[in-house]
Amino acid sequence: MHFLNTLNGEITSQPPIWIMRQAGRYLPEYRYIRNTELDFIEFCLNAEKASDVTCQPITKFNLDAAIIFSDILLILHMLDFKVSFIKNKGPKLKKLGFKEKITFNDWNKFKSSLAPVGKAIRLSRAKLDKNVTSRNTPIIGFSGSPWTLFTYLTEGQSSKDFSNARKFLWSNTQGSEEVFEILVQAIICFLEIQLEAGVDAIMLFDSWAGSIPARFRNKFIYEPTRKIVQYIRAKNASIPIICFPKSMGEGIVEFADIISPNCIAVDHLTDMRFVHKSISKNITIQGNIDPVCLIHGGDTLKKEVDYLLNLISDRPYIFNLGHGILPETPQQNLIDVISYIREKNIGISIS
Ligand code: 1CP
Repeated sequence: MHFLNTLNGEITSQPPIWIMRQAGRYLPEYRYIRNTELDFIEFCLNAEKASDVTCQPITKFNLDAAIIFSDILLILHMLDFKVSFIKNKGPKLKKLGFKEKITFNDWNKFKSSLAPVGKAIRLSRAKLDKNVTSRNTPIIGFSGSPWTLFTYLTEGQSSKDFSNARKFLWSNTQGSEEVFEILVQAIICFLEIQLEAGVDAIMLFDSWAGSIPARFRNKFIYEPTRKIVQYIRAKNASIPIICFPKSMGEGIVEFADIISPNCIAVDHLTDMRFVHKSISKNITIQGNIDPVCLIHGGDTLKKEVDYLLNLISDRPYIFNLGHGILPETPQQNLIDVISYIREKNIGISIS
């Protein structure tokens, strides 16, 4: 409950710890179960397997929060933009052309197709509660934010410059608004499934927020995100919300003012001194450690942890990285950093 207290604004002597992409390819246990299923979407929709990998990093590292194993692209798959994952290449999906509209409108079908995510959350709760040390570990539910989902929809894959997504906004602003309305509805639906299944907090990943032209931030980042947050709060007043508007630079301040999330996750490209000075102390901060620094480990990592924790000792903070843990990260570095934060000494080796 340490994690939820910090999300709700309490300052504790040691920060709660969880790691973005904590269930993932750096774990051999994850790779083992992942290899039992060819298709990644099928894997996400297998409630038994998804709940197993959700619990793996909790039982292994005793982290302070679990995040349900799923993916932000499930929403697009269920909106009939078939998503597949090509090995070593990433996602591929049917692309929305510049003048095209989303025609999908069967929300009952959408909800029932995502029911396995709710089931995976209930199973994860039961599995975590079986074990004394993981009992009561909060579960984070999540979704991609509208802009980040829009980039995959209009690019049909991952992108470096997001030129199709930006071209769509400039050439068809009215059509973009219509697409965003559907994405907002789909995101709310996806989050409702997770809330009904009992998640304790919500995180909105806007991984590509730094790539939208600043002139469009208001229309396509702040406004749709605010709609989602307001809707969720109106229905579940006590649910804490974490937002991750990655790499927005100075825009993170306006984002925090307008959206007022319980917590803002900060990437590793943003200067924490700026965030600390500019964002209201009522908002909990999460993250900021460079994932590559976790790969490096050792004294360098410890110094980074000391620097960060000293800098923000007078406000609620949740330890995490500035983006997802990388597949090549040695598990021992994660074990070491957790025990360094909790005990200020280095942990016991794993076999
Ligand atoms: O086969 C595999 O194991 C593929 C790797 C993988 C994993 C482990 C993908 C494919 N998705 C996931 C799980 C996942 N994705 C989680 C699970 C819970 C956890 O964090 O442990 C979460 C929260 C996500 C969210 C997600 N998916 C984001 C937002 C967070 C971020 O990292 O920026 C994004 C952008 C995606 C899209 C995605 N999923 C997977 C890939 C390869 C991609 C594309 C990434 C890109 O475009 O660079």
